[in-house]
Amino acid sequence: MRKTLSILSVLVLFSLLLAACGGAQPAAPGETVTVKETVVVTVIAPAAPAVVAPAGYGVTLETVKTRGNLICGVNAQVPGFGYVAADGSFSGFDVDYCRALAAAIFGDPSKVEFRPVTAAERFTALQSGEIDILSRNTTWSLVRDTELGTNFVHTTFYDGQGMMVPTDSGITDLAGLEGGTVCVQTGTTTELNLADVMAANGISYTPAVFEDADKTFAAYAEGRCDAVTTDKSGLVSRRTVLADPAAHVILDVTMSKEPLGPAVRHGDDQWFDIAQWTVFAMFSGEEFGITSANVDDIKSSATAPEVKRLLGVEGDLGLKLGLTNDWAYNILKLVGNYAEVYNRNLGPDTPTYIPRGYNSLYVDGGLLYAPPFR
Ligand SMILES: N[C@@H](CCC(=O)N[C@@H](CS)C(=O)NCC(=O)O)C(=O)O
Repeated sequence: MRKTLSILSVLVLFSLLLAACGGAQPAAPGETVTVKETVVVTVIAPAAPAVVAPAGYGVTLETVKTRGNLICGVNAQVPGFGYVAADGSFSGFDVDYCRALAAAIFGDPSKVEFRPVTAAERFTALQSGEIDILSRNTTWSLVRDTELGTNFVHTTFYDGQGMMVPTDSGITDLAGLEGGTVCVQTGTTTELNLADVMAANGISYTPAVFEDADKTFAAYAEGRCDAVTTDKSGLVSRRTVLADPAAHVILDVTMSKEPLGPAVRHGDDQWFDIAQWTVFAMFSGEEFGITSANVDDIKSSATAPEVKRLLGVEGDLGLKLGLTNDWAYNILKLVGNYAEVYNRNLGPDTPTYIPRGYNSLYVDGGLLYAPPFR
């Protein structure tokens, strides 16, 4: 059927071209035209672009709304990104993204259950429906985007893999690890990159592999490894919980690209769009200078059309996502823009301070760039 239609389209185009070249009037919708005396086609009026919702479209939002909360797969062992305190409260940059998504859906950032998942568990948890979204220092890669059934929304934190050693080891580069042992966590890109980079540099080493961050860093702290490797953000984070952080140094090497961001499972484009535009609302809030403190003032006085659309003063962008028009207002009011979330968890006043670097807005020389709100 689709093939027939495309043949028809070609023929229609051909007839229009003939008509145009010959100076004749183009055929009108419904009119029958003869092309080269042999092929007769009926010109079909151009249809309005239809969005055909595939199976699965909308299922996640419906499930989340019916349940009354969002289940977000997070880290529980990486302070600044995803961490659970002794009182059971969760905090971190990735955790706040879950709150932003809950604010977009429910107008209430507390309507989220945080489900800790280890590196090895996370994709199965997403696939099986145990979690609605994964927001856990997860690197976007081709295999995860395809075979593992995952769709990554826009990167929220650009990172790279690093290596940490005891300061008194005197090691300053990867070559200094020749013949040594490196602690690494299983189920991560870290484990794979380590093998690649060491092989590429001809450095022989022994990996000591553990199933979560606590075990990996405990082994390192006990001196069972000469070094520990993970995302640089993870190293900054985990160094803060070592007995003497100043006794450890992160080498000045970047072993990989680690674009970290939220991920959803394949098959529900509406949910992907909601997750994606939640990120963009946070970027745009920062770009337009809208914070949790001034969003009400800006909402009542905004004149810039894009700001009005973002905050739902004009247009119906929220409805197009299946949400209400104040979805982005709720994110910015109740959780904050990207800079607020970043600074709360990773800013200069936190123990896990990481300079913005690539994670700055494009207008500040970074990589964060949201498409237009229109
Ligand atoms: N970004 C890498 C590594 C992420 C990762 O899992 N890092 C470890 C080391 S910091 C971690 O978060 N572990 C915590 C846990 O498994 O509970 C990936 O996506 O594979």
